[in-house]
Amino acid sequence: MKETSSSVAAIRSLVVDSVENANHGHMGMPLGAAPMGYELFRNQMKHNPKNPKWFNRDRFVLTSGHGSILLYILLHLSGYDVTMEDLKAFRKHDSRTPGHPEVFHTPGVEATTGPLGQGFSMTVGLAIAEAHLRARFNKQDYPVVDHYTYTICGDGDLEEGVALESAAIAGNLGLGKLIVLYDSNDVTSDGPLTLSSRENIQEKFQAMGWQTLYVKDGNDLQEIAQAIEQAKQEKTQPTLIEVKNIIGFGSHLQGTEKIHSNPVGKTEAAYIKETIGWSHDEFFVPEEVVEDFSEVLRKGEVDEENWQLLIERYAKEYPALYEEFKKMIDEKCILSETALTPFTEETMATRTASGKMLNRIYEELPILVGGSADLASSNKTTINGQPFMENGNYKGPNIHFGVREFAMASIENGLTLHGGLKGYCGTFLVFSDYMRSAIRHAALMGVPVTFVMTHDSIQVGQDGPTHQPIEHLISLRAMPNLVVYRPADANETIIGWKLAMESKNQPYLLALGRHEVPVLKEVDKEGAQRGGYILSEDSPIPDILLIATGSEVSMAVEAKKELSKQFKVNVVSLPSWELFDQQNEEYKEKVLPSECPNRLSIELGSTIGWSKYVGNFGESLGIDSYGKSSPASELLEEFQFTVNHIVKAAKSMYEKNK
Ligand SMILES: Cc1ncc(C[n+]2csc(CCOP(=O)(O)OP(=O)(O)O)c2C)c(N)n1
Repeated sequence: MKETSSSVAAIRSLVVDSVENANHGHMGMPLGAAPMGYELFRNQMKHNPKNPKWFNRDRFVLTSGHGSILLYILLHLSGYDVTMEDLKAFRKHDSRTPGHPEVFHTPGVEATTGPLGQGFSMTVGLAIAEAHLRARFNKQDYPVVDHYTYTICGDGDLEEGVALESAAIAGNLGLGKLIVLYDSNDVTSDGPLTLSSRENIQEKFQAMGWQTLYVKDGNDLQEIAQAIEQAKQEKTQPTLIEVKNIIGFGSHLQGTEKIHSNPVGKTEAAYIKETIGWSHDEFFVPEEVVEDFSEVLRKGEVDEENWQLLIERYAKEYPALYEEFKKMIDEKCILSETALTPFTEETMATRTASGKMLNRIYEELPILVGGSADLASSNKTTINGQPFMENGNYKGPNIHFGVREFAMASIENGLTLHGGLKGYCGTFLVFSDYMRSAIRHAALMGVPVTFVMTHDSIQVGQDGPTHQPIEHLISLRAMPNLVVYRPADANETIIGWKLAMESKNQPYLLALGRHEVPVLKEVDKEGAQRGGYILSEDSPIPDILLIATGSEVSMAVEAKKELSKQFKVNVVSLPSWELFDQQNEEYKEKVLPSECPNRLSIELGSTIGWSKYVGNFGESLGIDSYGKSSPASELLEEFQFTVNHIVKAAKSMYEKNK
């Protein structure tokens, strides 16, 4: 069996060399999918390897992240700053070619992938971003935003719910510039695909509003090229191209799960090279392949130059639009004092304050695009006076995600990765579990999406324990690089949004209440930005410290009124553990003086973790069981979460420690 293209053979040979050299990794998928990867990078994509950040480049995400070596090789051969040494360091300590692709780590990698399915969803997010920016900025003869979004995904990805949720959204929106190459090799990790799936993927996608195409021989570059060209012609539907590939092409083990991962050893490696007609040394790229790929660089530079010229003309023709476009690309999200004006109402639910902030922000920085998983009016996630995005009209910044929390979050990750936009999305805090992996992915990548999680405690009331978050706050606080912000009132909510908007590399999760809480006169803007501060102070070293978050802060303030008759009491508002923990020791000591052992934490959620603030002698009021369906006031009574009980608990703690 001879290779039809020496460039494809070079890719396959490098796959074998890299995985053997790493003594680890997946060569099955890359060996099978090499031709379509080649066709995309060499002939189809508009990209400039010398500037991987060029705004109008086509986006490519390798959803099958385990096939990372294929992406690294394509980047290397195309001329990105991924060297042969990097390929030799595949999967090694601190290399630029880690086990799975990592965004902001390897030039040309658009998204971190590995958790199957999420790459697909982020690709949908990237395509939505393109469609939205295109609708807002393009003018006749000025296609300033105009690119395709591609992904390669596998059988496993299309078994994942998140990919299918996202596919439904993409189909409903008719994202014509989204092209998915489906590496249909009928094998997953455990064996033949038929062990777990027998459905007709094409019909499934057609039912969701996609165009589907079929490439019967994944080694036929012409057939692949024709399918991609045809996909590009379709403007009103996303396209899924099912490409029939053979996993581990060229190996004795081809077509089986045995070649899905792991090196194959010297003898088998030699056999694969023989099958693909490759007789060069390891890690060798012959001149004809270098020559072949040099066209990518040449074309990429010309494409970008032409775009720059287009932008210059656009700036002259549409100066106001150009200024707005530039501002969005720069992503400078500094809010004016007007947007940060404190609320003066007596009471306001923090979810309401959040909705108002979202709208204030959009007026100044129309960079936000997002929505809710079918709870927009509860989550207050709609940008008023602006349309919802719809099939064929992508101008609206509001998105109906349907009841698809995981896809929603993952799509917002992709949308934010695109650049020029900042994603946000909302649902009830209890359903953050549905989107947890995408929140983690945002935190892992360092993508500043804002997660608007309302109905943040058992105060949800009659909807019952299915809707009442308990362990959610602490489990989210356990996630590195995520900032959980649970504001006490409307004015701390302003700060939460401000910080979320300014964030460059951390997602924010705002935990917000459904019910009215007092707008506290004592809120200290600077303290709220530090994640914790003394909201009400009797003494630098009080007898009792009440430490609370969210709606419980105003309960603590009420309790203090009673306790202050007898004790010196400080109330600390601690909206964000993560931000507070970053403060210097002096500040932390001032807020939580170690000389005061009588510390009571008050939070309507799991008490786990609070010991780090209350110390050995302090106590925690919380809920470590599930709630129940009941009016909120009766629930609070049952769980002893009333001002009276806080007073009692504080006094008994004080007595115990005397
Ligand atoms: C969410 C998730 N579950 C499990 C895995 C582990 N895993 C990596 S690849 C793979 C099989 C994927 O099958 P397929 O998409 O057909 O890839 P191929 O076998 O063609 O390489 C599995 C289960 C993962 N990476 N992500």
